[in-house]
Amino acid sequence: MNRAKNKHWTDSPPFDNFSTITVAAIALLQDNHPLMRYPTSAKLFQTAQQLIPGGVNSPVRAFRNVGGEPFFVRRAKGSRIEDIDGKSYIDYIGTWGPAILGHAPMSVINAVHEAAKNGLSFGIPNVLEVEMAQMVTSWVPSVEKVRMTNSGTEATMSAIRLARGFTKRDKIIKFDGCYHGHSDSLLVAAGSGALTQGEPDSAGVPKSFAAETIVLPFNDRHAVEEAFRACGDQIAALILEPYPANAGLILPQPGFLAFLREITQKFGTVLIFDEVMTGFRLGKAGVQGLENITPDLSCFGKVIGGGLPVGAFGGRADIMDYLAPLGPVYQAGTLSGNPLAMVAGLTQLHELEKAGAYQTLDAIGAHLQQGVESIFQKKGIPHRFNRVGSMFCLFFTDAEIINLDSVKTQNLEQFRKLFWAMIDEGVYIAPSPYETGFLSLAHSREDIDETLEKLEKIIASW
Ligand code: KE4
Repeated sequence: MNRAKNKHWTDSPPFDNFSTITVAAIALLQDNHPLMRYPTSAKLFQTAQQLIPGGVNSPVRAFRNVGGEPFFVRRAKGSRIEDIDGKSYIDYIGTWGPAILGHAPMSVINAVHEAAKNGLSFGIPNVLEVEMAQMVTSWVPSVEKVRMTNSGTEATMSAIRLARGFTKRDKIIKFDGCYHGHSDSLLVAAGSGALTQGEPDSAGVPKSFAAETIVLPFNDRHAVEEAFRACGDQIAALILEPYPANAGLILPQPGFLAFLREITQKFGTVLIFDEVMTGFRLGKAGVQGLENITPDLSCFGKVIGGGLPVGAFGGRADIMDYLAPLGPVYQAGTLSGNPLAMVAGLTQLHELEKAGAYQTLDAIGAHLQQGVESIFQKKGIPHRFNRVGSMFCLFFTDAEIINLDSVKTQNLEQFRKLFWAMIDEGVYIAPSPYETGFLSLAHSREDIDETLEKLEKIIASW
């Protein structure tokens, strides 16, 4: 075989920089380049709908709950995003949680750029996976061992399977409106996009699967006691978002989380905290750190990937060691522990380690909350503004928000009216009242004041 004379594989890259840029520029100028052919979001959405179900790769992006059509983003930086129509917005979603430093932080970009030069994926153990495991286990005391995945869905799906394998039981308990990703056992009375679509129980989930999932109202001790009285010895796991944030942001009533810890302990049920959203966002140890509750397993995602695909689950070593290759519960992933996602997440966590990061996020949230509440109070508009640190949600209702039923008392028409008025003003809030807003360290006081001025202007005409 005529192999090149022992030239090192990196000696002659296929393109030098100049030719790569030239090739790309010429392609862009061709009128057949996608970006040139679809100059507006509306036009691109038409094409997207012919090629992608609903024109989106995740349902909540379709703006179905607020009506109208989504814009297409061109780029994002700091607290702002820009769409392909040239309009920019102050962004209060932050790609649903990962962008806690703001969009495209240079520290993360540089770290990913450097790591990429050494390889994009290995499928072989690499040092970054160990560094991430060290970080997660040191930040979250309940996590003795951790395994990386590529999404929050994989993390919760794996945690449920692990709990079932460990306890040799089949039933699980979840709460109405909590969303734990789209695995079959958990797409029952789910929140987030499922609730937004009005299909909390997805088609395609066999009734036999759904029958193993007991759904209870959040904050309802009596319902939990009844479920355990009826079949406590069959319940493998109780999974919850300790601060549910996929039906808007709901907070546990005093003592509810401690009650769940106690009753699951009593029945030998694995307590799983789904902290995909709250983990590393509300503090180094998430909600379990704020509430001083020790779950048996925890699930993570979003922040620990710095914007790249990631998930993780971890907890008691005696349970985690049931996972292959040690134990009988199989779980795997080609890209799990991917070096780029690991280095992006590690870099983001190191930034959050800097003194005062979480206090700053909380102060930004408090400033927003104070301003929003004063605007609605002055106008006498019934509302609830739930917030913890940099997570918040506005409900147009005067009912106390304690579970999904109370969330459903909100005035959806008022929410839709506000959403589109804010879009017109260049402020992007969640396109569904069943979601939570996110702040970042890139949101300046000026961003918040600009947002409040625009909100006051909108509400003045209500
Ligand atoms: P992913 O599979 O989307 O990475 O994570 C699923 C998941 C699990 N657990 C919780 C508490 C979550 O909030 C999520 C995903 N969050 C939604 C936002 N509400 C993702 C947005 C979307 O579905 O497009």
